[in-house]
Amino acid sequence: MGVVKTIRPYHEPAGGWGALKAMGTALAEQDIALSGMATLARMNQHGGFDCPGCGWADPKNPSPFEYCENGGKAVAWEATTKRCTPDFFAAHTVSELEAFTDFELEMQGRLTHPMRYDAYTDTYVPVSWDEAFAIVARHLKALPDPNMADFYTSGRASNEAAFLYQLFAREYGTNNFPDCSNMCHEATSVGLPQSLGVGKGTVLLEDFEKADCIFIFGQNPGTNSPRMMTDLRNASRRGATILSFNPFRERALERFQAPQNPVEMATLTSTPISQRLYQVRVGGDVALIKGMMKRMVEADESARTEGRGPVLDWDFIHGHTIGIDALIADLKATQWGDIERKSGIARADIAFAADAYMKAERAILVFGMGITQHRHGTQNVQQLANLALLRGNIGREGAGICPVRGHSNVQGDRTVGITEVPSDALLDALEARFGFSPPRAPGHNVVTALEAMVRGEARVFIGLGGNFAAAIPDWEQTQAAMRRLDLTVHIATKLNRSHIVHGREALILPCLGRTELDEQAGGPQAVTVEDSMSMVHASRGHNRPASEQLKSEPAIIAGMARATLGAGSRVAWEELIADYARIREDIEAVFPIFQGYNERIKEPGGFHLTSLARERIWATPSGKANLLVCEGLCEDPAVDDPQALWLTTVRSHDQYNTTLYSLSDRYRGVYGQRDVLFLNETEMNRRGLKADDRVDILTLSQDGIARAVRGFRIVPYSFPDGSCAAYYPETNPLVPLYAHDPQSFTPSSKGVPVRLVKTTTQPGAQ
Ligand SMILES: Nc1nc2c(c(=O)[nH]1)N[C@H]1C(S)=C(S)[C@@H](COP(=O)(O)OP(=O)(O)OC[C@H]3O[C@@H](n4cnc5c(=O)[nH]c(N)nc54)[C@H](O)[C@@H]3O)O[C@H]1N2
Ligand SMILES: Nc1nc2c(c(=O)[nH]1)N[C@H]1C(S)=C(S)[C@@H](COP(=O)(O)OP(=O)(O)OC[C@H]3O[C@@H](n4cnc5c(=O)[nH]c(N)nc54)[C@H](O)[C@@H]3O)O[C@H]1N2
Ligand SMILES: [Mo]
Repeated sequence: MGVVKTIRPYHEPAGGWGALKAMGTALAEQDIALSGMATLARMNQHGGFDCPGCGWADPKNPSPFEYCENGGKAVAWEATTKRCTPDFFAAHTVSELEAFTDFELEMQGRLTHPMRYDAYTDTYVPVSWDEAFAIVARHLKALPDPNMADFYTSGRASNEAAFLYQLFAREYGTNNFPDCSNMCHEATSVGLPQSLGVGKGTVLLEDFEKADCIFIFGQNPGTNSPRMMTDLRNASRRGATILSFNPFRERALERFQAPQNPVEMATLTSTPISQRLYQVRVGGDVALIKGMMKRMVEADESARTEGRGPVLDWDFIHGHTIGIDALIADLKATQWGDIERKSGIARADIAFAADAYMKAERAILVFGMGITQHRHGTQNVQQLANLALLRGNIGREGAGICPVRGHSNVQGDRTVGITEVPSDALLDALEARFGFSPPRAPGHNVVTALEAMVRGEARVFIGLGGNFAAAIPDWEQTQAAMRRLDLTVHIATKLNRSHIVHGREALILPCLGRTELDEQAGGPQAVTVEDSMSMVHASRGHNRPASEQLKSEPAIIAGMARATLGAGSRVAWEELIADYARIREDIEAVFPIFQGYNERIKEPGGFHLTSLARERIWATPSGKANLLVCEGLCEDPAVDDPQALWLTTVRSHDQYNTTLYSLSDRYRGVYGQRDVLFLNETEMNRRGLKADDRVDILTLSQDGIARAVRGFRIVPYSFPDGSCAAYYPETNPLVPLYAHDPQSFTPSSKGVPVRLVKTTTQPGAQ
């Protein structure tokens, strides 16, 4: 980590030689330069493994280089030759490990043995798999109520693992499935069904080839779904209009040099991506989208009085939607002055965007975390759905709405039953297939699980992947609550903070990664995943497992289930593990959309799970798509403090969620440090701050609890007034647990009201 701490603006396009160099460095750091290249050659290829990075779709005919800089880093991270062995644990007490940074914890390499926390020595000690499963069973069986246990899933788990996991927890007796999705696209999963009848996107990759307009809201493809850059680049070169709405001028949204394109690489040229970037204020999207719709309604009215064709798609609106009158009334009642103030964008600029959208025959609306992670996340999503519906941009070639999912199988996990609010249809189907009565009461999501832990009601936490303790908001109280649990269990590939913030008893259960060969009694196994565009395909690892002790995720779940449920279980766990095709038969029996599952995954590229909205079938109570009104402009609960700023917490270019690949963020020009706060010069001057000053960031809390992070360096940056940004997860202590979307319970990690105070104590090691 010997990178010098500097701030050095980046003037190159995104991608290009910098991306190739960064990937080479990532492989070298994990000591796998050559074997790493061989592994990468199998990524996203038929018969190979699915990239463990993002959930962007694979093309039907993948090029031999179907990977990106950050996918390369994700693979290098997993395929590393470094090992975190029992010797390492013997040499460090858990109290000592507390002092390790998150980066240092993961840099120890792949976990090799199942480990149990030993309170007497304050270390993790090796444990046999059978003993580990027995510990899980002892705790779960001792709980007076199964709802005192929480079963967390992170979105890398395969369909097979996720299905077995929900089966285990439901046969045990709970619907407590907090899921990384609860902190991510939950606003999409809750908001879109009310609008469109489905909680997923409606576009396929080929629609990007036909769209003449693509709007990108609150999503950073150059970093978080870089393979999308190929589709955006092609669209731009075809002449499609691309506009971005983001407080940052993210470099990849401006210009991109395709590492796979020999001409651009040799001539150092690049392709412009967005025609315009709108630097919307943090939390200003409802105002912005309403502004665009208001402009469209005004344009429609004048076009019609002047005898020109309509701007809105009235045939579609009358035939397929309800709610237009109320929506228009709301837009008319919304004042331009308020729209400009809240969005930070001038009326004329909003009009330019709306006009581009109105002119387009086929438009795609893309969105990410800048839209969902707000107290008004559901409303953000629904206003985007309105924008699409007003022009009939759903269920047509080249048009649609495109939530870009995060983890590579977060969408699939939901599809196969990881949900705390299961439908009767799902529970009835489980009952019919397996013959046990699943619990009917809704379970915990992330926020309600944490609340139950804080109250002391939840006692056992099991994590299928992820890094729950670091990903969650409000660390001071939530991590303290996790430490009071009776048992924490983590199925993981690398050591992370969640293993250190542990319960009274704790287990670390090491598992195979995507790149590794999964050999079971019935031979080598493949798993399946679903991407952001609802394509389901197989993933098969070829690398030798990082240690002989590793088990696959499905095998670990089955081991816990057999120990807990005993001979009375209605599930033939062992048979399912011998051959995962048997698991897929069960999935198919429970979810009829998977009909022909085992056959269809043999098709190159897999198969598509149809989205009804794509066919213009609206699975809503009215049978129509709903134009939904959002009252007002989502002014967040009154913040009286004139010094208030809205903080958004974002990812750097060199991290995968809580995993840091380095402390740098190349495109934003930050090197060797992450304790920085991006702020514009007007806001700096208002506070008498200069570049490199250190500040404490304090949440303007509503519950009287102090929340602060200290010693952050001011980085002057082009950013909207009233807004500022810093990195996730370092700023998670600032996000209050109560500050979540009331509908979807998504924590408001992209909209935290804060105040800055000059740091008085020396930052020391910072
Ligand atoms: N390399 C890499 N790939 C990843 C991940 C990773 O960490 N690293 N994470 C994966 C996961 S789980 C997910 S969910 C996705 C996340 O991918 P993204 O959705 O791109 O997530 P973020 O980078 O957190 O934020 C997205 C953008 O929202 C902008 N933004 C912030 N606040 C606002 C706002 O109020 N309004 C608007 N319009 N924009 C705003 C930010 O500036 C940022 O550019 O990526 C996935 N892929
Ligand atoms: N403030 C703030 N908070 C946020 C966000 C934000 O933007 N701002 N983003 C939110 C979002 S979108 C998400 S998705 C969550 C992410 O929350 P999580 O999904 O819980 O976190 P990750 O950092 O992706 O988890 C990393 C860990 O997963 C384990 N792992 C990696 N690969 C595998 C595997 O193949 N199998 C298993 N079993 N384990 C594996 C490794 O041990 C690694 O340490 O964080 C959320 N929290
Ligand atoms: Mo996510």
